[in-house]
Amino acid sequence: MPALEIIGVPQSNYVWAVRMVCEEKGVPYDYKPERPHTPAVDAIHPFGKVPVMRHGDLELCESKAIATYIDRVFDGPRVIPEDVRSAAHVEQWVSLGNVEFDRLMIRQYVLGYLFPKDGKPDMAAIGAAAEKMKPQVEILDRAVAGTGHLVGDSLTLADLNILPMLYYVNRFEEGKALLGAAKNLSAYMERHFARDSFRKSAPPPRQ
Ligand SMILES: N[C@@H](CCC(=O)N[C@@H](CS)C(=O)NCC(=O)O)C(=O)O
Repeated sequence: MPALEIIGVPQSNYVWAVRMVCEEKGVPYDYKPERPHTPAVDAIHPFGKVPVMRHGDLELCESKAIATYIDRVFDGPRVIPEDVRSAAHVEQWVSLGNVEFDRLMIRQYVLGYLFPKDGKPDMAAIGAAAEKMKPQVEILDRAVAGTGHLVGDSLTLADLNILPMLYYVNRFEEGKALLGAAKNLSAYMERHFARDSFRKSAPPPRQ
């Protein structure tokens, strides 16, 4: 089998999720920490985003497609269950993650701190994003209350996709307060942040 290449900076929550899939399944991979919009990324992703993947003559972009391919092709525990209903629920939560949670939690809230447009964070915009996160946190808190997972009673791509997002939200004051008040979600984070897969693929500490 040819080497699997995962390409994209480690700080990306989506790169992190794909690397966790590899770690959970015990799939070896060559890691290339390329930034978005570099030639190696642009050659595969039409909008220059990370992660992208290469496996032999197959090139892929989009974390969900990459994770699904790795799950199907390589041995190791399935992160997308075989059972059709469970797989549909995983799909649902990945979609909610990418379309709802990532857009607010990462693009508006976290990046508002990390990449402020005018040199310093716009605290009004960050406060507004934090306010909008309240119902999202409640939704996730309820979703993990039963089994400590988003789907069924084992770890799936639904969890792997959302955990890096929660990690970043938890690094900033308003996010930490919101997540800390959500008891089920706090326990979920504590448990899964301790996973080997999470720690091995975590980005290096910020300078
Ligand atoms: N839907 C894509 C989203 C990927 C994405 O937004 N990646 C970010 C880093 S976390 C990126 O490359 N941003 C650069 C840009 O938007 O131009 C996926 O699931 O892979």
